[in-house]
Amino acid sequence: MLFPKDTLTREVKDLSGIWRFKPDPENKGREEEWYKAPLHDTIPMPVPASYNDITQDAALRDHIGDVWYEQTFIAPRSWSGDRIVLWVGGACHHAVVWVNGAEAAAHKGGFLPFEADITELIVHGQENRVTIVVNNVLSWQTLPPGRIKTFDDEKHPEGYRVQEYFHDFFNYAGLHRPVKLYRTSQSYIKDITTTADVQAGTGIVYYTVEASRPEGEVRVRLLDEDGITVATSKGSSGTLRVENARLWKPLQAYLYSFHAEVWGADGEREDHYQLQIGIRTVKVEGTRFLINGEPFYFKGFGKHEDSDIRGKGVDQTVNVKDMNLLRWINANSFRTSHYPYAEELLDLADREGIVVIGEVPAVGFTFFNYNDKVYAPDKANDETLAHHLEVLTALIARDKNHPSVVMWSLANEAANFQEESVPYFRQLADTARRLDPHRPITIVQWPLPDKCRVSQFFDVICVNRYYSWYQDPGALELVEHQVEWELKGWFRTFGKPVIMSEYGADAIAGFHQDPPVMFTEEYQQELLTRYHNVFDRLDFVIGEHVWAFADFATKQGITRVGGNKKGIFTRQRQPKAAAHMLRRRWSEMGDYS
Ligand code: BDP
Repeated sequence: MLFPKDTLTREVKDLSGIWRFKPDPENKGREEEWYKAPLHDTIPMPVPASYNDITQDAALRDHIGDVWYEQTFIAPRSWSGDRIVLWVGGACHHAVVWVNGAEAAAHKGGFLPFEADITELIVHGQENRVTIVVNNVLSWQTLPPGRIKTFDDEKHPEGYRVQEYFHDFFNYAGLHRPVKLYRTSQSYIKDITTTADVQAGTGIVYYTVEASRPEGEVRVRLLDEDGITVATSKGSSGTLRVENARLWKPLQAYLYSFHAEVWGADGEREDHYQLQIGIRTVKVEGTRFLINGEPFYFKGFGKHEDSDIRGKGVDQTVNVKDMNLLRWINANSFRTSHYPYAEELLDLADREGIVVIGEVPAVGFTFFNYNDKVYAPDKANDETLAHHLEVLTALIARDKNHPSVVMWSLANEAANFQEESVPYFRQLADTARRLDPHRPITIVQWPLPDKCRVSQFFDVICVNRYYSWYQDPGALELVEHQVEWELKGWFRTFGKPVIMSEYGADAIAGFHQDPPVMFTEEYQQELLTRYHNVFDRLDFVIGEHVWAFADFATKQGITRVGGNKKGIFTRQRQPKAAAHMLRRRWSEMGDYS
């Protein structure tokens, strides 16, 4: 599925803005067919945004179940005869879409787009109504997983229930990404796949253009940043050669524009689409992660899509600020923990040369208890695996052309110490390799190396660990000993390069104490420094991603004071003391290592 864009043949109408919104606390809207007529008693709701923090109503913030969104639009008369598509960038977590009362699409999974051909459902030159019901319930068959807990005791009112989930970030919900309408001609480009190679300075771009009408003639052009055509080709798949190619490099991005067109026998251009692509290679060799044949050291963060008021709603203001902060702090990469981020951010990463590890929303598949089976018929079962495979496939399909994305992460902290997880992850790893043979794959670890049963399927070991925080809290003097012991264990067991993909400590901005104590800025800085001392003496460590980029909202609980405060920046994107330390360290380390 291609991101909706204005091109020489396509036109986009963005339906973002204020929608009419109605919570459905009794979950009766579907049965009462609320989509059949305009919604009544609505409140205004911005799209894109999470709905949770927009009103003063705690019941809406903590709502479980359906909410309804409605918008009207005019399909221009000039679009009649064209193919009209409604694109939803992300609806957390399940959605059904109706246009003028008729079902157009249903989708499960909150972090990836979906679309529907609505040509037959709309009336041109007059108002059309789009209704979307969005449901936020998490179960063992969703990513991330969760379960509804109902109480059957006298202490709770009858029917009282809560949504439990096993990750800490708040279960924001709603239309988190834009909703767009676009038109193409009836003969259109369905998909484009590009991969690149470099041979003795010559850039080679292999492409495939999938057209809806196979007999249409496909023409392809590659333009450099000055708009000069550097290569052309014909046919639905082929090769473009670029002499003296400018490579896409970390923090020094160079983007070529890839133009694909489909032409009819009558000499008419039927469709045109353009992509920004980079010529670069990625490979794991021994203990090195090579980008364009050069060792790359990951400096950066695990992030979240999270900010004040809008929750997980895409905000390009926040996205650009985050990119600027990454450059300011001399980071070169981030992981899209713990779900695919909006493609708008990946476009910025492509442009800025920020390297990305793209993650599937498989977070929370563990109980931190070695005996409680997670990969079991009543929990993560065949249906869960099927959905996991479906989301992985959709993620690769969406992001495969982004040069910034260099590796796929198939899960965060799964119970892969359990025997039953082995076939599960073998199948996922095989699928990722089949769909994308060009990018390495990883899984982010929680168990210790001697307990992990799946790292043999992956190229890079990513480890999350919280020494002197969740373990031995306050004991900074243990950090170096424990980190070194564990990381050496990973290398000894699997012989693969290691990224410390999470490490950190909560620090409440403005809290100070020396000698350091937990929750102060001094403690956060000191803890990170001790980890760094170890990384600097272990050759097989190829990266450090601090947890987290910025403070973020969590579910309420006794370990969280106003959210997770492990951010190096506050939620409002102001630096804590550790930010200045990281900025110095990462500057001294240089661009690559
Ligand atoms: C890790 C999780 C991350 C949490 C972090 C924490 O991967 O999502 O936010 O712990 O507790 O286990 O701060």
